[in-house]
Amino acid sequence: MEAQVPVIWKTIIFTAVSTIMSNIIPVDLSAFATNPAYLSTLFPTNVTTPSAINLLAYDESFASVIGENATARQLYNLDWEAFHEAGVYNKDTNKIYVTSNWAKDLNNPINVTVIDLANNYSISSTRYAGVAEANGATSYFPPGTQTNSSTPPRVLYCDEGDFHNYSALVSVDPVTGSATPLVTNYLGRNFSSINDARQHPVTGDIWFTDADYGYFQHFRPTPTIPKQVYRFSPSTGEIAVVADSFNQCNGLEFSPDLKTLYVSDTGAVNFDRNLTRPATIYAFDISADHKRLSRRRTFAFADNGFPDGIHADTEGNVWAGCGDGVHVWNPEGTLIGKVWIGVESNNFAFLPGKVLVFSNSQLWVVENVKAVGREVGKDFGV
Ligand SMILES: *[C@@H]1O[C@H](CO)[C@@H](O)[C@H](O)[C@H]1NC(C)=O
Ligand SMILES: *[C@@H]1O[C@H](CO)[C@@H](O)[C@H](O)[C@H]1NC(C)=O
Ligand SMILES: *[C@@H]1O[C@H](CO)[C@@H](O)[C@H](O)[C@H]1NC(C)=O
Ligand SMILES: *[C@@H]1O[C@H](CO)[C@@H](O)[C@H](O)[C@H]1NC(C)=O
Ligand SMILES: *[C@@H]1O[C@H](CO)[C@@H](O)[C@H](O)[C@H]1NC(C)=O
Ligand SMILES: *[C@@H]1O[C@H](CO)[C@@H](O)[C@H](O)[C@H]1NC(C)=O
Ligand SMILES: *[C@@H]1O[C@H](CO)[C@@H](O)[C@H](O)[C@H]1NC(C)=O
Ligand SMILES: CC(=O)N[C@H]1CO[C@H](CO)[C@@H](O)[C@@H]1O
Repeated sequence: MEAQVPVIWKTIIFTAVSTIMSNIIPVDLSAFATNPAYLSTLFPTNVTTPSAINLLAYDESFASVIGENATARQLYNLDWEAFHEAGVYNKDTNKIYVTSNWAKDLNNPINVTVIDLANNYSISSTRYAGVAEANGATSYFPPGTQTNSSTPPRVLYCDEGDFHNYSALVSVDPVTGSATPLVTNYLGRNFSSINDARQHPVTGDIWFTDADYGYFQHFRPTPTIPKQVYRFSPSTGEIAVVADSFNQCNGLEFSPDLKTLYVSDTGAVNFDRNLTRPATIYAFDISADHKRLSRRRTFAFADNGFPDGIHADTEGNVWAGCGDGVHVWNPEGTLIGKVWIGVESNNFAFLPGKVLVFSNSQLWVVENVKAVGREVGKDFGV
């Protein structure tokens, strides 16, 4: 039970239903090289009623990354888009916080879908006074609490804003629902629509991306600032631009050794969808003082859709939600496998031994997973 109800929207409890299982399917890259329709020879790829989920090994190392006995199934297939972005675990509540997709209606703003891990993945919807249109999120330790393992983090939402409200980073206590803005502007300049964020585990700085999706989706004014990656220090208020020259910077993630920052560019979708624009993950070196970026290079290009939310595992593999599921690259940027669902996944969440995959109307779970998410140890205390 929540101490105070942060809900300003009716709460509907749903329960999980289906149980579709599958195991790892090897992909023969030599056969694929000369047959663009190769995947459809392995399993039906024309998904009309999505319930199929397949674990595809593009490299033999994939089984040892995802786990040789990993299985996958669909948990929900709803008639609305409850599972879009974020996917932040909170130890206090034992729940995962996921943002719903923009429903093209300012009078029906984005929900936070709360998945209860203590109650068989049952879900409810909530909204917080102080958060207008949430997209990405990260667990957030306020200054002074980062190294205190008995202090549960807050959930830091990327609020894209709307026509009245600034786009901002907003810290929410998931128990009480109280919301506090951390940063609402770049030294007096408005952000466009803040998309995703991560907290640096050593410095506590928040690294975040600002893109134009609120404008493309007609709930933000014309942008007045470039698409950039920022670093913000919650303890001092210092803010810096650390990377630019993106079409639309979007997901971001640290490598587990904190030497590399990955940033996805989802420029393939603006007002329109145009696959000649980027669907690319760039890698940058992070300076030894954890403040600056250098040596931008192309890390990976998604063969389907675009890489949206990114998370690394503790071995440095890079996982991203793409057009047909979650793609997994090794630290060298080789595609080693996919959690294939045949529909777009914008994000996913690592749990101990599991991965929850979000694809808007659907929620999926991969179980018996060997890979450990970079933040799972800290978030779950395991
Ligand atoms: C949890 O949900 C599954 C369906 O996904 C169902 O088979 C199972 O009985 C449920 N377990 C409990 C304890 O409710
Ligand atoms: C997918 O399947 C549906 C229903 O069977 C069919 O109408 C449609 O043409 C198929 N699409 C493709 C691209 O094959
Ligand atoms: C996978 O399952 C097989 C058969 O049950 C078992 O022998 C093997 O130890 C399992 N592997 C792992 C990593 O659990
Ligand atoms: C918010 O959740 C409710 C169900 O709890 C749903 O009816 C409504 O359409 C959702 N709104 C959005 C934008 O997802
Ligand atoms: C750690 O956090 C707990 C709970 O917030 C608090 O009671 C305790 O004083 C903190 N300890 C330190 C060393 O800051
Ligand atoms: C900045 O955003 C605020 C809140 O949306 C708005 O009132 C203000 O007009 C914006 N300023 C500029 C220069 O766009
Ligand atoms: C797709 O984008 C490219 C690069 O911006 C542009 O040159 C091209 O005209 C676009 N194609 C369509 C069909 O809009
Ligand atoms: C979340 C938030 O700050 N919402 C505000 C957005 O702007 C309207 C109109 O000014 C306010 O009423 C909301 O409280």
